[in-house]
Amino acid sequence: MINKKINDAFNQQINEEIFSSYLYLSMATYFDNQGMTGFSHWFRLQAQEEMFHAMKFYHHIVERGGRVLLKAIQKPEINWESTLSVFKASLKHEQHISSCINDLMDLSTKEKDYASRSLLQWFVDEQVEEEASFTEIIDKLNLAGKQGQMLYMIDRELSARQAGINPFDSSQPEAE
Ligand code: OFO
Repeated sequence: MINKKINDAFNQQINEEIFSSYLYLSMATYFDNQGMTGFSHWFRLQAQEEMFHAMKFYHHIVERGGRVLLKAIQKPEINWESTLSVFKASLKHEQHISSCINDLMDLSTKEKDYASRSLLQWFVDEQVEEEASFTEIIDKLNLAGKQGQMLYMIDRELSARQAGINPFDSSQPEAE
């Protein structure tokens, strides 16, 4: 059985993950509006992945006899100065999420909730990947500068990102 402190903290994290999804979907619309379909595709898949993260916490709470309580989702930003500023904002957001996951790990350790620690270890590892992938794209964008040809090439590269699993279908095997 999950204890109330962890249950409440995980409900808050579900809100953080759904907000992440909403934020990345907003970024997708920013790129759609500029005809940058590769960037938009990449952010739509990122939004889907964040919903998958929310559902990992959801299933964990339900499986351990807790109660999922959904909260209001904050309105995301809708405009950015440039492609680079979108990715810088994303990296900053991921650093915030990493800090949330670390706090949850501290709480689970304090509460001796080893099942939650196991779930959170997956997120600790995931956050290393998330921050690395945004940093890698920022490095490429810094190299590209204002060269349209290079931006076009990055857009094409991002259009090749493969879709993950449906986050709402719990019958599917858990994917990374
Ligand atoms: Fe982007 O990792 Fe979840 O929020």
